[in-house]
Amino acid sequence: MKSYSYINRAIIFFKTIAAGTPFLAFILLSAFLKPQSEETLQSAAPFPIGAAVNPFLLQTDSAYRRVVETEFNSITSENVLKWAAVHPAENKFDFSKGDTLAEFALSHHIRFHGHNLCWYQYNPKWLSSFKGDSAAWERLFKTHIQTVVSHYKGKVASWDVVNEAFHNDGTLRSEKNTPDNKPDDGCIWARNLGIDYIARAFQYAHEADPDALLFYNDYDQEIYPGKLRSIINMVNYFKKRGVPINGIGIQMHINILTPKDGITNAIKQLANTGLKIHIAELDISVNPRNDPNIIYSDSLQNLQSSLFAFVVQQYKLLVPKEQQYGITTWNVGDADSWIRPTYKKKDWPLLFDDSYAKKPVYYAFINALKN
Ligand code: 9MR
Repeated sequence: MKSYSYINRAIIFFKTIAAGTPFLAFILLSAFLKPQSEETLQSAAPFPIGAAVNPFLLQTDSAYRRVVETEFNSITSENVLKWAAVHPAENKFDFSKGDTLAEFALSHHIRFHGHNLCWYQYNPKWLSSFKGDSAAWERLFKTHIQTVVSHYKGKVASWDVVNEAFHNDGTLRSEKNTPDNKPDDGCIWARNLGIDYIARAFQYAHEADPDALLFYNDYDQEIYPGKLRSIINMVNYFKKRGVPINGIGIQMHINILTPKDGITNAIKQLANTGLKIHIAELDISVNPRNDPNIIYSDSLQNLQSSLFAFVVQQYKLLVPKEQQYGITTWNVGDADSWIRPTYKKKDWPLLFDDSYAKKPVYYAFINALKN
């Protein structure tokens, strides 16, 4: 019925009455009056479409919730499963907010992607004052990963096991003094566990839930060839050693000036590893130069639309079907994007506006998913 226009259906309805089959006519009349089911991102896409979700907004903002319910068939925990949120004291785990997301995903029959088990950021204060020898650090690390993964066994389909382990120049984050010269840029895990902590994180997660798919996730792989190379080398080395890694997250926090050939190159090379590819945190900033007087003009929206469509086209073209884990946007609407508070700037990086209405870029994105 979906493809019939109202006029076609009306003609069939009247012809049926004329043919004297009132019951059939009644059925057709119901279909005639029923509003046609609207297309959504999840119904249009040949792979899962996700969003990073905040359980507080899910519970308190009905417009936000409606969009998540109708448009997406995968959710990622934005912050609530990071160390500082889920492991607030050495002997205390808090799963309450993660459980809200798990229940939402289960009751809506959608996928729940867990983010993340290990990162250099968003760690609790108590962790920086933790004292212990290398065995104590290892125990802490393993206990965290296995407690969290076991709690969500059968509820979380996949995990970002390690997040952002490399600097942009391709060296591993470890020491406090870093090539980016940011004092907080080193990685507590590499310092205390040695550089092979990444492989062990995957092993620990796999032991706790052998069915969960395990991802390495990082940003700016489309911008920095050295970083991309290091990630690919690590993944290939892990595959050779039998480390249980299933996928790579390309975060894809890009902007309207991001060169397209970098996007193509990253997707192509990462897909060549044979692992599942998740565009895991997509958003497109329209204000990369931080202009305080910027207006979200039609021409900016057109640039943004064509880049959203380009990302989808490249993903469909370059990632073999069985490796397409899906595309996830980082947040739902412009109002809840991390970009505004982080950079204190005006921006409109997502598919839905501040009131969670569809923007013109939404239509560019959905058309690219379909075609
Ligand atoms: O969106 C997240 C924001 O609310 C947090 O304050 C921030 C903490 O550093 O993390 C943001 O999410 C990041 C994600 O976990 C990893 N990739 C980059 C994302 C944007 O910073």
